[in-house]
Amino acid sequence: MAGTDGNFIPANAVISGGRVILDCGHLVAVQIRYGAEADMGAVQLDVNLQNSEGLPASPFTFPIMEPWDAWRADHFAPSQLLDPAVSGPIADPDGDGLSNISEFAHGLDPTVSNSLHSAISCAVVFNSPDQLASLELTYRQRVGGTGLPGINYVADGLTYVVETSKDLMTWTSGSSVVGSVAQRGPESGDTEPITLSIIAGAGGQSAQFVRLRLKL
Ligand SMILES: [Ca+2]
Repeated sequence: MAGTDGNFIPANAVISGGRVILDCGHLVAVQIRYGAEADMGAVQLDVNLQNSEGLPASPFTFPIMEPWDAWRADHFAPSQLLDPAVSGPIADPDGDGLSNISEFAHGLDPTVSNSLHSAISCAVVFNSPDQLASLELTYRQRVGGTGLPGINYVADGLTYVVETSKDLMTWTSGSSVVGSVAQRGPESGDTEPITLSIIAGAGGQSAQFVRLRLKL
């Protein structure tokens, strides 16, 4: 069994009532693996699981906890995990204005107060003092995902969508909103910084608002 650090350690298994019950002490398991001696270092495994027909089980690995739940288990005590006001997606137990889902999205610690700018920031870039070049949005996203950054990027079950509005009421997303990727990386831990060029609104509008929408 492996915890959120990804290191596998041996577990005791007992077959009871048609179920295989695993026990690994205090470890909050995120993945389980069977028959992978190569990853266990010097530990010799007794690989002998078979069905009633005597056919051996093939080696396997599979997650038993989604990334969001594994992250929660890594940051909150068991009693806190049962309280959505502390560990739920919109809770903000450290009172820094960033919900837990935002802390997860940007690779922050939900129990340590962070500044908003450590999660997301926006910059206005000028070609010259009177010529606006672009609006740039910078934030950290979880690595290993698929899709276009800011448009439909999905990592660890979380979708990052950049949206703009001129009146804070009607919001638009997609390739008409997000231009080029101005900068990406380097990776650090579970996240990487990314800077997106935001396409300025048409029609000579005087204001443009930008937000990052997170969907779990
Ligand atoms: Ca917070």
